[in-house]
Amino acid sequence: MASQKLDPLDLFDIDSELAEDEQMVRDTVARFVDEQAIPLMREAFEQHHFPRELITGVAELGLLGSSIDGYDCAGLNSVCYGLICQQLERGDSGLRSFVSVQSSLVMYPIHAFGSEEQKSRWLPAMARGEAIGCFGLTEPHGGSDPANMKTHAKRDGNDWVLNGAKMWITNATIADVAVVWAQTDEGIKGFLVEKDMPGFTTQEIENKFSLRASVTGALFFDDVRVPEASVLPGVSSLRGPLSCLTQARYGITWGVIGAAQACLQEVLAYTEDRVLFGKPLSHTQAIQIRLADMARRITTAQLLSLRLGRIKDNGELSPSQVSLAKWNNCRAAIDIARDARDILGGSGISAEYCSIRHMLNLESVITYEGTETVHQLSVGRELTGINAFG
Ligand code: TGC
Ligand code: FAD
Repeated sequence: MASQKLDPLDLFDIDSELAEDEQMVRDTVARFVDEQAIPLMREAFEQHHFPRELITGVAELGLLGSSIDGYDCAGLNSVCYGLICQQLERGDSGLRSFVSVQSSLVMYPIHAFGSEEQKSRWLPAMARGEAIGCFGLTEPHGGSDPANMKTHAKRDGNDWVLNGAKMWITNATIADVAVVWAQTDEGIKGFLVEKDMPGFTTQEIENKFSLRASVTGALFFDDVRVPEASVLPGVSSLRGPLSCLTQARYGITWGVIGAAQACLQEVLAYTEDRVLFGKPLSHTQAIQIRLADMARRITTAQLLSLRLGRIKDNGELSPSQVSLAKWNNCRAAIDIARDARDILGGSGISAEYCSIRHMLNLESVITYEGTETVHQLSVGRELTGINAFG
């Protein structure tokens, strides 16, 4: 029987299931997050800005488009991508969001559905962090039902003319290129809209209480002329954007574990030091049960994500499996963050502690990339064969 004390953040020793190169990626990103990201994130959150100075470091580590083979990308497996997300989100969901959008929502569709010219132009520049992307799917009238999008494009000679608006778009005002999904007479197509195209404007959404260290905005298209060469040739249906979401949602299942681990680590230390009624909080049954419950949820989430990653690397991933994990892991993380905030008492509302920042961020993470309800209904559809969305 093992007599060594278990790692409180990894009770089932998931670490031993990782290959050496996966552990190396995880450790490298963890160092970056501890040394360069965490010192900036609290202030960035308070000041409501994305710390762009981190982009160079993130790019130098090969974290942008890390799953893509070629085009100056790292060609890492899905488990590595998950571990990257986990470490980044241990720092802040806004930092993981930046990498998710660039990698899964912009570089992925260019790689999967783009022409050779589009790939060569954008992917190496995006991997180096010299070009930033955003992904426009959600519209103001309702993000859960993207099939009902109003943004549309019409052919006009060799160009397309694009009209409409997108809302709640990460990186909107700092992006060099937006992957914009629009209805056409030929189905839903992806357009690479560049920041200086006439008729294309953006506006930042200010005063958010969540993901304050991330840029969120709206995109507006007023007769924007997009050349045929900037339309993704490889897909003409909702399958295009939804398959990007599968990549990003997968990363989120790992990411939120990092946020939850940061909260657990914080309250483990706090309850050891905080003496009430003559003994440290950690000596009470009620607190131990709450800490144990956090560890249970983190462990379950870790096992789900690792299994999901192995399935993905075998090419056998089903979207409803991703839905189940996104639902479970986001729910676990937000419940842990809220409970951690409560255990910290009054200190829990101070920015000195990270739990409230993670808690507020997770309100976005549980909403974007499919709300909890959307994922529950996706799993329900898988089980019953009945589509209950309508
Ligand atoms: P449905 O009939 O289910 O599917 C239409 C076509 O798409 C295919 N498909 C998928 N392909 C890949 N991955 C998936 N997850 C897929 N789900 C469906 C499907 O096979 C079909 O293909 P084809 O070839 O036959 O056309 O479409 P539906 O309209 O019934 O979908 C229902 C629903 C609710 C599941 C879907 O609309 C949905 O997922 N809604 C939620 C929308 C959402 O998540 N938006 C996220 C916007 S991006 C974002 O939030 C970024 S945050 C980034 C950050 O900062 O980190
Ligand atoms: P709605 O779709 O209007 O949903 C409202 C409520 O209705 C929710 O509780 C939902 O669960 C519920 N609901 C929906 N359908 C049903 C049903 N059938 N039965 C019962 N209840 C239902 N989008 C992008 O395209 N790109 C981005 O980069 C991006 N970044 C984002 C960043 C942030 C910080 C945030 C907050 C959002 C971002 N989004 C982005 C948008 C996000 O994907 C949407 O907010 C999300 O999909 C939900 O859409 P909605 O906000 O319009 O809510």
